[in-house]
Amino acid sequence: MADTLRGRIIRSQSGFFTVATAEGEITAHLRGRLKQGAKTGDLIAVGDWVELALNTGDTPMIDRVEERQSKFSRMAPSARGVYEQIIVANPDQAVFVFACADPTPKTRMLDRFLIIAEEQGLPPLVVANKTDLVAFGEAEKLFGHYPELGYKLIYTSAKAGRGVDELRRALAGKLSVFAGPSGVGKSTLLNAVQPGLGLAVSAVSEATGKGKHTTTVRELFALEGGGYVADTPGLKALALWDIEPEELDAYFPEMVPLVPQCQWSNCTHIEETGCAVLAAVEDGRIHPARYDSYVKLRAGEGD
Ligand SMILES: Nc1nc2c(ncn2[C@@H]2O[C@H](COP(=O)(O)OP(=O)(O)O)[C@@H](O)[C@H]2O)c(=O)[nH]1
Ligand SMILES: [Mg+2]
Ligand SMILES: [Zn+2]
Repeated sequence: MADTLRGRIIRSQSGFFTVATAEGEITAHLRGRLKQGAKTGDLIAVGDWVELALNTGDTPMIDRVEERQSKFSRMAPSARGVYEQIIVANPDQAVFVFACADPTPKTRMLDRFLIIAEEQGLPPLVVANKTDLVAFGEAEKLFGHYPELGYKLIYTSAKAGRGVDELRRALAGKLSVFAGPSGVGKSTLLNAVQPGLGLAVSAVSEATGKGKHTTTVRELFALEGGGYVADTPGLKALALWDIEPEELDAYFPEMVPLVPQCQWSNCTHIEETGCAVLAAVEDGRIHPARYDSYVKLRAGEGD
């Protein structure tokens, strides 16, 4: 074995990190001198690529953390001021799972998730599950407008096996973070993608959900064809960070081209005359549910 080995953090637990390497999984510590630089944000997180020094005694040491290509993070208050908490490092996409029925879909929560993904620069994938419970026209009424807005959408039924192959292909080779209300079928869907996967993911979510730090990802689960999935149980509770009410329209792709056409440059698109957004809502170019999300989110109502 060489003296150093590159790998990816797939688990974090009480100061120990599990690193997936070409030689298998290795448990390691973070070298002390690295910790000293970490004043403004998490130095290391699940998903990070690292260099391990072997032959250092009992426990291999993480010597270097590679620069992140992407991150899912939030600014958290700390004793030293604000601190960037890394929820997961180097994610490739966010997968938002909702049900067509049972539970009734909260598309406002989906719209909030899409704004978070946009703000984080993370490509979203919308999964509309339980299509077996509704007529297809009903599913389309709920979710059919998302692809027009530029969001990828997969209709699935974990129960009937519908869309599972397409979902598996969409996950292959990527680190996907999952979020969605409970009961929509996330675990069942992941089990359909790969036997046992949903069970493993939900076991960890339930354990971390009870703890205080519910937001950061603790573990990545490997897909047989390459790639990983992670659950983000805390995402439901997170507010829209760093987005002022006046900037919210920039996160609604259907509003972006209209905003410059509003009569007033500080238009809130709620009640102004000469508002191009309101005109588009009236003649059906903007979906009423999306506009309703805009109004409620602007007023600070989460979901
Ligand atoms: N009819 C139907 N039921 C489903 C489907 N997927 C999951 N379920 C059921 O929905 C319930 C919640 O599923 P679960 O996977 O635990 O949801 P999670 O909380 O999102 O992980 C369970 O009773 C599942 O059997 C589906 O596609 N169709
Ligand atoms: Mg579950
Ligand atoms: Zn306007």
